[in-house]
Amino acid sequence: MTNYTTAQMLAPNTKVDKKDAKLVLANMIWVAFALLIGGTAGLLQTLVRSGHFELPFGIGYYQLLTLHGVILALVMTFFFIMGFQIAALSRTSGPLNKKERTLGWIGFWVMTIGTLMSATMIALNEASVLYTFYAPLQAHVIHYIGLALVIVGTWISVAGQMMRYFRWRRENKGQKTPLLSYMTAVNNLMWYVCTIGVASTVLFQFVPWSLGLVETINITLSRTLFWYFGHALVYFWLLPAYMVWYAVTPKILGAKGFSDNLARLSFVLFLFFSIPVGIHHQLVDPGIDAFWKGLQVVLTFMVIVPSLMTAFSMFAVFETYGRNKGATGLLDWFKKLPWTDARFVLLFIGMLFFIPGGLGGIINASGQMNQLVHNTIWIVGHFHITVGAPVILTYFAAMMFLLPHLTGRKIDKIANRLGLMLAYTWALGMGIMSAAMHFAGLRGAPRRSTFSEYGGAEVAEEWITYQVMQAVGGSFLFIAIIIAILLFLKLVTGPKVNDVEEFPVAEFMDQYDPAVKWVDNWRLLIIITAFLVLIAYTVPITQMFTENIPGAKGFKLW
Ligand code: HAS
Ligand code: CU
Repeated sequence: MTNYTTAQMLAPNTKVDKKDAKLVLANMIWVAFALLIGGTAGLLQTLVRSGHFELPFGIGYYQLLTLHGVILALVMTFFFIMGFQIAALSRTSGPLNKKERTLGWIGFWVMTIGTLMSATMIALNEASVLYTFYAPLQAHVIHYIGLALVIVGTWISVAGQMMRYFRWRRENKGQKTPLLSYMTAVNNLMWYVCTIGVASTVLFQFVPWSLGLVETINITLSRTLFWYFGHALVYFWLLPAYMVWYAVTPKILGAKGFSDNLARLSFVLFLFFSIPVGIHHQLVDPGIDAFWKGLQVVLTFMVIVPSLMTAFSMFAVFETYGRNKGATGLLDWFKKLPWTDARFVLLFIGMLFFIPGGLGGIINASGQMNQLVHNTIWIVGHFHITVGAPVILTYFAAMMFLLPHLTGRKIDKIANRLGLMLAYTWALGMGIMSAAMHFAGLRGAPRRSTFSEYGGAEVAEEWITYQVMQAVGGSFLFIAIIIAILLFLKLVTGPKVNDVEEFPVAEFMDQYDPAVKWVDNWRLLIIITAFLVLIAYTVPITQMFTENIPGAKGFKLW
């Protein structure tokens, strides 16, 4: 019991503060809006690639693809993460103070302005460079500045969140920090360290180059700085979903979490190993020595460990729960899970997707095998069953309790039914679409490319059936998005109630065990993170400056 203050034990914080709720809701409005726009773009892309549809009004395929990637992978996720983390802090550490909340609002508006700037440039067809904005494709400078502002906005919002976290620690010296608040802080520290990469390449390379101040750009360097950020980005998306898996799921079941200490350790491992692995996106790129590629492949295999720990914890929770309900056989517990609770079904289907999703990641990371799949649509299949299913389905599950919790309502029968429909329709659409992408990719179908018959080449004919399947999957996904929007509307309208929907936060089997001190030693965490980054990146990046890499002029190929 020593780790909890009496005040906490007597009056645990159970709700998101009202003023914080407004800030969270503002972020969530962007999530719904971005989902609708980005999802529509996605549907149209799959239709184009089926070969049976042409885009109207002179819209370009790559223009649409850029919109899709930017608005879903960056805008939607960032707004969700900011909103969710603020809610998690307010729920578990207590309300943000005025200064912390103001930072949240400033961050929100800076992100909004940045998004509008980039979206305008994409709409004007001045920025069809896809969400990874690889040089030498060159967009209008306003596009890069807009993207940079989106990142700066997250920094500001995150500053407010970190202040809340450290205020709790000051006010509760020596106590174990609330788990969700701790996880938020770890994710945010990772974010600060990794965004240095993308901020530097945008500021020092893309902006001067697109303004015409310098004529050429060092592509190898720009991609390396991008992926230094880009791989950690995928965990920045994933960790809020893991927060829900660890801390919320057991409570939805009415069970206890497996281990609070193990959950903290897995987050620390993500902090250490998410960043020094970006080169696994450049395994076939020239200009980086095989040794450093190999080292980062090894580090990539390290970052798989905390996901395996998460899988283990979740199995432990589910099995314990099922056995307490009377399950006996090896897998009998599976039947005892709450299959009628949409919050559970959404995130559980997400977990199921992450099994092939994670396996695919391991294939991608395996040096030689990467040569088979790199730049094929297999990769697109991979990220749709990682960020596009486990992550987003868990976000949906979180929206299901957050939206009514924040607006004083409760999930009713209709909302629950809509949630179940969303889960199954999404699973069907994403299942068909991404399976087709994986199979086509293995047969060599390229990614980042519009419909083409490749002059009637035999190999390309094989791809067409899969592309039609992608359009079928894409259509189900679009239906799912309509259901999601209806669900959100249902959750925030309906009558207000007194017993407001809870924001479930579980207790753990080792809740009252003494805290493991070093995982909350921030100086140590920063030193180890920086050390690993320096080992993995110092030599390859230095070589990019010292070796004579020819610069590239900008191209506008659309
Ligand atoms: Fe990845 C490319 C390697 C995870 C996203 N990845 C991408 C891109 C994106 C992305 C967006 O090494 C493309 C970027 C671009 O545009 O070019 N990825 C990995 C590895 C992992 C991994 C090793 N990726 C993710 C996650 C993402 C994501 C997570 C988003 C959220 N990825 C790569 C590589 C590339 C790549 C290469 C570059 C490829 C190339 O050539 O371009 C690992 O983190 C995966 C570990 C995960 C597991 C799964 C654990 C399972 C769990 C669920 C348990 C289920 C339960 C329920 C409990 C080992 C936790 C079960 C119940 C029952 C009853 C069964
Ligand atoms: Cu990666």
